Amino acid sequence: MSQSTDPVVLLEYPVDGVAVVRISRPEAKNALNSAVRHQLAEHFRALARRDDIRAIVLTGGEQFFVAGADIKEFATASPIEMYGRHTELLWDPIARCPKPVIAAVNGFALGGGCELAMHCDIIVAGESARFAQPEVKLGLMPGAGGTQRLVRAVGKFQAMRIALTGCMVKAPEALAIGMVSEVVPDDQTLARALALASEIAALPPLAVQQIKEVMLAGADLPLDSALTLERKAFQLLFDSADQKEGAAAFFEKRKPTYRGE
Ligand code: CO8
Repeated sequence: MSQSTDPVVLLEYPVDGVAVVRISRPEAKNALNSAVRHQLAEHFRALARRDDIRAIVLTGGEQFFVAGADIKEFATASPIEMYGRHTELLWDPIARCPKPVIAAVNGFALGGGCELAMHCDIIVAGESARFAQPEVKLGLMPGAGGTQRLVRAVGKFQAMRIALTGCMVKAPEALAIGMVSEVVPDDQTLARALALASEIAALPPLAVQQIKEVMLAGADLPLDSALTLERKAFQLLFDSADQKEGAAAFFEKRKPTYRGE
């Protein structure tokens, strides 16, 4: 199943139209060192360009997702060294991936790991999953969206509590406050994420991508502008063959065949 022998980020294609990006650096609890980040960015850049891939699952190990940024790599760094790393260029291919990305999270998703999960569009968490932004305990703060994506996901009062205390948020609580999409038994996390990815991969990709793009871009716009953006994207889809196919299949009472055109 694996297409790569790479030790830290593996690509698998278990179902038609779906790619699984798996972080595998167990000796450091999947901490995001520079090698992992570069490989993640490269895989997401490549998958974004592939017409045959319609949804992506991002996962870690069975016991842990990602224990954060690699503390060894920044413990003694200077501000200019941190600036020069331009890590935003490595997060961008994930944040801007046009295809839906589903995180399958078991165990710890801490610091940069929690932020990585929040880059995704849907988060399926195993019952054992634990989320936290513990940077404050290291004299730091979240640096890859943890203050911004978290507040947008769960609102001010939960986000402040989580980021200011660095507390662990267990899966059921994460579900209750809207930090994850679903909680499932640990041994079903990847299977459930794959089922969702496969369901989405069978849908017309242009519509799927427009929904994602408009939802993310619109969330940071004034409502009027966001609604205009939505309307324009909605109108644009009337130029797609898949829209005509969807309507025809409905009237002909048959299964539609979507080609992404
Ligand atoms: N970085 C580097 N190494 C790590 C990390 C990490 N984040 N987490 C674990 N490891 C290593 C340990 O050092 C240890 O290595 P060794 O065997 O050589 O001593 C190995 O993984 C196993 O770890 P533990 O023995 O600690 O395993 P436990 O099961 O006892 O505990 C924990 C697991 C709870 C995950 C624990 O390791 C832990 O608390 N890790 C640190 C969690 C943390 O603070 N994460 C936040 C990091 S800061 C961050 O993410 C900032 C993000 C900013 C965005 C990025 C911008 C650049």
